Amino acid sequence: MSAPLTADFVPIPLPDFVEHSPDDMQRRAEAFYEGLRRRHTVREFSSRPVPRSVIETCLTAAGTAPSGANHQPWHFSVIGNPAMKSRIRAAAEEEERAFYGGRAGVEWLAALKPLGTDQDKPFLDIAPWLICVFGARKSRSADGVMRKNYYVPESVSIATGFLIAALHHAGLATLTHTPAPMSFLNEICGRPETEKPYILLVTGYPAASAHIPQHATEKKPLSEISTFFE
Ligand code: IYR
Repeated sequence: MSAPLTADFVPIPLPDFVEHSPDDMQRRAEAFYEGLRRRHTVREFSSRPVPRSVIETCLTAAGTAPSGANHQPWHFSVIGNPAMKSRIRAAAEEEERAFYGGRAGVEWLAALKPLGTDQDKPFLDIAPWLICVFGARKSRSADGVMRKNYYVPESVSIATGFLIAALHHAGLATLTHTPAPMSFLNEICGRPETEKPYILLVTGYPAASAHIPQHATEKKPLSEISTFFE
């Protein structure tokens, strides 16, 4: 007998919502913002080891993200193996040489100038963990049935946001790295062609001498990024 394609709706009481007073809510919102505003994309990493269990817990937090039909269409390949990191670096730098050598076009290269990035990616060897985030257009349900996934980019991006926030909260620096194209990650990580690599999240301690571009600290004000209708 083949497994059913649909499951029944079984409502359960909301199990763990915690209510806060409006004052507490404001304080908590501000504390969260104060924490998150200290996250900066870092491109200079220390090789200091980071316990695997911290990464595992942050990934478990990312896995609680909402997703289309709750299909959880993500997979995180976590690379600490030095030989695999070197392969990723070599493949990424090959793409980046073409990108910075002209494939990007003048407008894109001009937009990147204030970030100071180039084709050299030593952090791919140095950082203790490279987290490759894959999104699956199809994947198996718990009972093994292959099925289509929905809102994959949105779902994967939300989970990645959770992951970045979790890693930062734990005390780790991250770089959202997107060598393009990065299909070489499927081969290196052994992922099927139904999955697409979205982001390579370089994770570790920042180097003691790490710098960030001043440009990256310029965030749009609330008035520019929001419109309220009351
Ligand atoms: N992938 C390249 C280029 C790059 C593109 C964007 I858009 C950035 O915000 C940063 C870099 C690189 O990693 O250098």
